[in-house]
Amino acid sequence: MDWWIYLLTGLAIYFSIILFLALRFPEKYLNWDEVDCTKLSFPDSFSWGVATASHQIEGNNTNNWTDFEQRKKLEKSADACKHWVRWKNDFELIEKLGVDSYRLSIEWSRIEPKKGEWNQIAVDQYCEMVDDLLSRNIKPMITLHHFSHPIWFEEIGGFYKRENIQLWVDYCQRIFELLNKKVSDWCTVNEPEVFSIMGYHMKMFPPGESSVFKTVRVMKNMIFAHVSAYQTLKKINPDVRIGLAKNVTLFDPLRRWNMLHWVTTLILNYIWNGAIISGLKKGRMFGSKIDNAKNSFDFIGLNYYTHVLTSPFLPQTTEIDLPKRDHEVMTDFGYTMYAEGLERAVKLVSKLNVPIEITENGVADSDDKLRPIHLKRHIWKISKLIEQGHDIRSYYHWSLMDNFEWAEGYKLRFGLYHVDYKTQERTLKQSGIDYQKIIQSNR
Ligand code: GCO
Repeated sequence: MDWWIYLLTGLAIYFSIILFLALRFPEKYLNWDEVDCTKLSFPDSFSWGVATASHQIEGNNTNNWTDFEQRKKLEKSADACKHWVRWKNDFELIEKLGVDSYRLSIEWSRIEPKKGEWNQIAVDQYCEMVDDLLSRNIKPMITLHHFSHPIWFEEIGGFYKRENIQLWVDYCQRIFELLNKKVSDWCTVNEPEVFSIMGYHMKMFPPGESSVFKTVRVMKNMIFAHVSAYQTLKKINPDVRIGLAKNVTLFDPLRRWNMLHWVTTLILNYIWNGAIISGLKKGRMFGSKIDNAKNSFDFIGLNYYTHVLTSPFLPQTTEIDLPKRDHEVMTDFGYTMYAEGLERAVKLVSKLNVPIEITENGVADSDDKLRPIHLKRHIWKISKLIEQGHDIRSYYHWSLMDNFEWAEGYKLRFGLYHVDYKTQERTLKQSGIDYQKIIQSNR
């Protein structure tokens, strides 16, 4: 055969594969000028909420994060929003928004500052906080691990060592025994993939390591931890709902005709999303078995923010802007606003066949110009997805107020309330007013 026949055959195969991938994994965009985002329909039972996490708002913690902030000379979380002392005032702000529910996390390092030593004052305060929320008719959803844990736990290897996991389950059990009659929705771990990839591969979260082997191991251990907590807590009270929050970041090839970009996309998509979904659905992750992972969740929490245009040269840090399509709008975080992607994210977690709670969605936007649009588009998208038959039960906006955004510190503002960190004054933003109105007219 002539060389050109080989060449043509090769090209035909290459582009057939590309065409197959492009059709199988479309990257859709809507013409938002033609969409009426005010046309919404939500069932009466739909729950509107806001979300926070302990380390990001409480202030003056002593945990793996404060240690990391010091070691890596990052901006310090320090006082954060001083929520630990201003919580009553903050709960009033939540009530003013008119939400039905509030997702908060419990700071293990406050509850068990030294191994085996339980701090009753902190336990009592969390109990008081739950009672206060209930008295305001706000349903709490408690997250038991949202990236932070005691230093002593980190020092013995944290979630990297499987034998440590029982220590975390013991803490979960203690909290659960106190609150299971009052709190019906529980989230074991927040974003196992972010926790392991950022902490054990990208060096941006504690412990700040860079090892693919450790990343995979920690990710598996987080799912193992979730399953252990689920089984222990369900034995105490089978009537509560327990799930975990999965961050779904979508990956799309930067150049849709480039095979290398597709290969990177498919690999990243498996590591970030597919591995955990398959771990939960089939009980297998990265080739190994996770006992009892199937049926270990009553709902799946979805944290959705964006998609990433992927190539082998993807930045290994969140400090620089990611590539974007010309028509896309950049957020302060350096990734784009992509409400269309919520559909793919929901379809992905729908594979688990349990109700979906949108446990996080929001935008870093310091002047609150983008947030009102961001909010409307995402809420409209959720309404459409419910119309199409997806069992989405709630929406928790991230976040109630501006707070400490981990490695990025205070420069990124995600709140519906603006926080002046000098005076600790909170001011409702336009997006907060919009959210209030959306809730009022869709209840
Ligand atoms: C995460 C967390 C939140 C973040 C939020 C904004 O996704 O990292 O769950 O703690 O603050 O997602 O980035």
